Amino acid sequence: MKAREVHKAWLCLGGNIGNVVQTMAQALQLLDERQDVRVIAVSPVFRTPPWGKTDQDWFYNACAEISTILTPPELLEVTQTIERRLKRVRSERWGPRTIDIDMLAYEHVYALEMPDLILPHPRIEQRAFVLVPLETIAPNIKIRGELVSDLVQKVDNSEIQRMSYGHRWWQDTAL
Ligand code: PH2
Ligand code: MG
Ligand code: MG
Repeated sequence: MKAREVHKAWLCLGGNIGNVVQTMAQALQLLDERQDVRVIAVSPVFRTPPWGKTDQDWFYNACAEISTILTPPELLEVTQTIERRLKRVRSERWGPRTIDIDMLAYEHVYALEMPDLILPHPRIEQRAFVLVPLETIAPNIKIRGELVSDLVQKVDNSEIQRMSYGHRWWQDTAL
């Protein structure tokens, strides 16, 4: 049998209900505890205005780079299991949530369309709340041919606030 290969992948985490920073930290710890996923880099936490559905609380968002031997659908299953474990209740599209973990991109996967997974994530280019944190850990990856560091210039990030948690915030148990 062919050995599984290690790939990098990029995730965006976010939420606007409860202690979101702590919930995002728990999600990243649960990922990193697995044998088949390693968390390589995590962005600072950002406070971001709600996008898409604007009559709800501001979000906290962060992005992470991981390395994994899981395939994209397997990784999706893992992130959804973690969302459920952290009491995510799915209600309205783009509505309030305790935790959302979105797969943004997966190394060498330039265009994947499955019923429940599109890679790269189809709305990255429109979302400052994704691009601002992503640029801090992966300015040089390309999304549909364009560098993250260029894409971030094209969105309005004027309202986004960087929080001052230390760079190991996700491993801090006292959030
Ligand atoms: N997630 C959404 C919809 N809108 N807005 C912000 N600022 N941050 C999010 O994570 C977010 C959103 C759907 O997943
Ligand atoms: Mg989302
Ligand atoms: Mg999601």
